[in-house]
Amino acid sequence: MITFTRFRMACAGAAVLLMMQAVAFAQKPLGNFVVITPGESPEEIIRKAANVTPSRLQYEWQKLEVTGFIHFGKNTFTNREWGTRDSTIHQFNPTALDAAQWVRTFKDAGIKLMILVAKHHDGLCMWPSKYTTMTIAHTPYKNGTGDLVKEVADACRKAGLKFGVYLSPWDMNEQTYGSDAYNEHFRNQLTELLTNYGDVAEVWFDGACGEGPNGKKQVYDWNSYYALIRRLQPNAVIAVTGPDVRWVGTESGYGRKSEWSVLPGVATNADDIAAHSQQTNVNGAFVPGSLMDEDLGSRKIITKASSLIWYPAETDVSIRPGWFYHEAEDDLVATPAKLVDIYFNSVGLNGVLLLNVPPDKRGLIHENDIASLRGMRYILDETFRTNLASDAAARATEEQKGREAKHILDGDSETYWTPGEARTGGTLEVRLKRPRTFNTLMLQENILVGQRVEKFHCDYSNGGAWKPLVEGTTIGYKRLFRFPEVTAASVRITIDESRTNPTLASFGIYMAPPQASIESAGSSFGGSTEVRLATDQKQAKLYYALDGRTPNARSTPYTRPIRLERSTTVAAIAIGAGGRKGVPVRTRFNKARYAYELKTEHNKAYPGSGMYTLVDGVLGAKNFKDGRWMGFDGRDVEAVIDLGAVKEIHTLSARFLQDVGAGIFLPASVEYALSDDGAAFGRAHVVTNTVPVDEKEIVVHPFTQTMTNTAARYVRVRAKNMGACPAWSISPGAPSWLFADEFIIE
Ligand code: FUL
Repeated sequence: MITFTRFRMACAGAAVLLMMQAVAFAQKPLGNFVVITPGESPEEIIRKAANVTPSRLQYEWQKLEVTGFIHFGKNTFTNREWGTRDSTIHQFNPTALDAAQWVRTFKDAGIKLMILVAKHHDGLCMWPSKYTTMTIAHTPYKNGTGDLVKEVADACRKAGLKFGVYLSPWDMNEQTYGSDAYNEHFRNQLTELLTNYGDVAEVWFDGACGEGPNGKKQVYDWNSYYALIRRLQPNAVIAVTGPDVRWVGTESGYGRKSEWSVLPGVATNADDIAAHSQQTNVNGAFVPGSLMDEDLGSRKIITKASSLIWYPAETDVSIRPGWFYHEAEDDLVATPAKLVDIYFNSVGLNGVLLLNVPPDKRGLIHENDIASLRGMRYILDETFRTNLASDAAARATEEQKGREAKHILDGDSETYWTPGEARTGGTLEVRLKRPRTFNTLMLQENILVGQRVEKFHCDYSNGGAWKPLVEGTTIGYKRLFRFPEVTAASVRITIDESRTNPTLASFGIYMAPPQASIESAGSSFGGSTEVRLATDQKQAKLYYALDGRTPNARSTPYTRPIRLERSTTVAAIAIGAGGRKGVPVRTRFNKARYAYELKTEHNKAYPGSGMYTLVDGVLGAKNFKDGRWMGFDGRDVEAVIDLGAVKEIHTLSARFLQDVGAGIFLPASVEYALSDDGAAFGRAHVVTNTVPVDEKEIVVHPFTQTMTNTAARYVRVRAKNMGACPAWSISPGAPSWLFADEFIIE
């Protein structure tokens, strides 16, 4: 164990050495772009990378941590994710739109910036643009006098929220799209948005385009768009087909465990940079290769670079499965616990979270979304309210004058500890005033001097031996960890590898409120089912309610598994030491409408809500990942339903999904056969597929057979897989999937 005395001795000894090194290795921030000259050694490149720093705009943006998206438009009313090439915009008619409610919801959730989709791919402008008739002024909304961009910008300003715009470069409706004239059209639209609505903090250019190989091809004049933005809104960051902010590479809300903000650049010439006083691009790309790659910035990657840029990650995700509101997804809103998990894996992995919350057809954020956001904010506030190390003492093996270990505890993320110049490691010990119990840890580098740490680990001790706590590679702006609670008197942070002398700006340990979880074999069941409750904290107690009410400390205490015989909503809460409450959780359990036997094995990744998914009365929406669809890869599906007694049957129906982009196709046919004894099946009816195999829209298709004068006890359903994926599909020749939900007999 290293004692404080030995620490001090080490510090004193190192001081002289440090002063000497400071002279030899004086480093200075290089700005957010630097060219590598041919012949530079890997060591020189790595040291350059360590000194690439964010621009002022990038830094201010990073500190926002949580930003929000509003997807609201034509798709909200047509129940789609991507619009169609038509000009029918008369459906757009929110009846109770209240931008102040959106802003309030965001503010309460701790979201600092609201990016409004001003124009999505369908081309409908949410402001009365002079340059097209595809605008809100030609919809019934406010009898054509509406201007949503104004309403939102004003509401944001009033509430002190930053405002941003998403303007889709791809426009499936604009006549000029595909010609140079579109560049002017696009600049005109940008000019309207950037001059008429006050300050804009972020401009979001989507890279998506669904024109396909035979569609229109637009050569975007990106540089002219960027120059225009810099001129009209010099304080706006440009994301994600833009120079300031990069797409993290997924839409899951989860960033990389090693998330570098310094990446190889495309530009090779410093004059390019001068052109926009920022980074430049080749066809809207700022880094070579794919942003979806696992490794974007390790030594292996950057030592081959011809330039380096500061290009931080923005992690975009929707609170619902879709980006736009769909009523069928009201019960699929991410739970508070899921949102907190996303926060830890976006903000806590050196990213900025961009959380989409799509208003509904009324023009209001739905109650379920508000409840989830409130729960998320409650958990985050409760977790981070008290840094249990704020009154601790910090010592380092070595430190520079003015950059002492104590700065990691001063609550200021711009003061920091660093060892001697160009020293690539170091150890800090944080001694707590008294032993503390915690389950969350936070580290921050001071990115104003660059991102440097490549490997670190933390240990803890409660007087005895050091035990490992967490370890990682990058830290960057912020790194967060959660783990089962530990009690410690000291925490030791060791920087194992760094590109040059590492910095540590903040250290925090926290105790999150307890969280309850509901565990079962699936949310649909046959005769009866068993539900278990669990919590992540040893000391916490669990309470539950089965009557739809929100449980509290006076509800039934949980002592053993709960048995359900009928459809029931189980609600639970965990209450920790000192009455500290978790966020209540609830799950609806649905009893199957019929007994049935599934003869085909489903794919483990798509179990729906468990074995009884196909007969639980809950229907899958147009999203194969909604947790309701059961997926079967490369095979036919067979099931036998038992109605319990011979009954009259009027309709037989089996719903299947087609999503050609995911290799999911409708069955070629569905055959129904009837039986009274479950052994001899006859009276077969075959319903063939009538939806074209090349229908690119997502379709839910019921294979329905109506009957007259028919009675039976057993119904056998056989769905025939249509075979391999067609040559034109994304996975030609691969086995196609069947997605089923559900079988209905009436
Ligand atoms: C994607 C778009 O195609 C989606 O509709 C959504 O706008 C998302 C944020 O970006 O590329």
